[in-house]
Amino acid sequence: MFGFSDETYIDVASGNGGHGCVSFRREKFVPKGGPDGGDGGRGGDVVFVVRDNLRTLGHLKLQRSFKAENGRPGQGARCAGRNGSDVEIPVPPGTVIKNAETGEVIKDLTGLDRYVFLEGGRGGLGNWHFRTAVRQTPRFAQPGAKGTAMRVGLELQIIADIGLVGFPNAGKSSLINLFTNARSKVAGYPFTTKIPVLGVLREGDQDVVIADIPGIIEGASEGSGMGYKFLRHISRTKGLCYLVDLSDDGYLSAYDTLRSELSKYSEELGAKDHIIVGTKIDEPDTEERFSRLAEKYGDTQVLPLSIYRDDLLEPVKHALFRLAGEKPDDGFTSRMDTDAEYRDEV
Ligand SMILES: Nc1nc2c(ncn2[C@@H]2O[C@H](COP(=O)(O)OP(=O)(O)OP(=O)(O)O)[C@@H](O)[C@H]2O)c(=O)[nH]1
Ligand SMILES: [Mg+2]
Repeated sequence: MFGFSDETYIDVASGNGGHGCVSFRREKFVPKGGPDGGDGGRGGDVVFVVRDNLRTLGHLKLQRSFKAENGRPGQGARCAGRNGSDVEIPVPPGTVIKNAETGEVIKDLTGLDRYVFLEGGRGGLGNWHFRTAVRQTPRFAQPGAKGTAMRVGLELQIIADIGLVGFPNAGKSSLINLFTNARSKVAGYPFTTKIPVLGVLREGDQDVVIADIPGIIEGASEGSGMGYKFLRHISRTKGLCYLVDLSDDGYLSAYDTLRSELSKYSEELGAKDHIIVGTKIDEPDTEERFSRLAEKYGDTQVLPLSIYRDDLLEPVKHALFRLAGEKPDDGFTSRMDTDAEYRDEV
């Protein structure tokens, strides 16, 4: 099962610059050739590369040390030394670079593909640069600059694609267990879920990360129930799935209450794309209630669900995929492309 945050540290170092070369031309019949020492190469950079296919920092717990190559020293005949290669550190989307000691954020990589974190040391100049009218034979060159080494903390703030929102007992954990690899505790009393749980809904080579959070009740934005501190975990999602328990007498006002609590927390959260799922449609009288709910929110996609009805699973699953794919500008373009293909197929 996934946690909401994943942390580790790594040691990184950019390459040293290569030293400049001290050399003098040696040619037949030219007793004192001029200086011809080449420049040292630049040290390689430390570069973070954000990869959409990574979901955790697990690979960095196996390899903790990343050092870029040093620049090569310059050579005679004004030959410059080769630049050192960069070292690339693959990280998943949502990774934040932190100061390993203080925990202070150095860089949030959200929205970036590549980030040059530490530049390599510059190469030293060879002695031919130092020739002047009065100094014909400079017997020195510039040393290469040292690279930078440091330990950095990395934190992955996993970005769920879809957040589940509902009153306690609405069936949020049952839904995430049904559709994903997550095993969120389910029980017939309120506030069963006390910490957020993530699960991955997978279809072919695509996946959608779903977040199950503790139930929200009226007044959550003022601290009632479990309060609203968990809402920050769904604030970066692409869409929300509101769950309305059709066996509960308050089913017709549940969505309005939930949405108003979310809007009080943040207008942006309240305005997110969403669908409504009416749960427990196997219970008595719920078919009729579902029709009323769907009619009341005619502009929104409203779907029925029961953990005992396999025939209702596919439409909800497809709606979740669609919801996860319809927002541009969030750095998940490759996944959105495949989602478009997926939609054509269904
Ligand atoms: N009849 C029926 N019961 C369901 C269905 N889905 C969930 N339940 C039951 O409803 C109760 C609450 O389900 P959960 O999935 O734990 O609800 P939740 O929204 O995660 O609740 P909290 O974590 O407390 O906020 C459990 O007893 C489930 O077995 C359904 O489709 N039909
Ligand atoms: Mg739960």
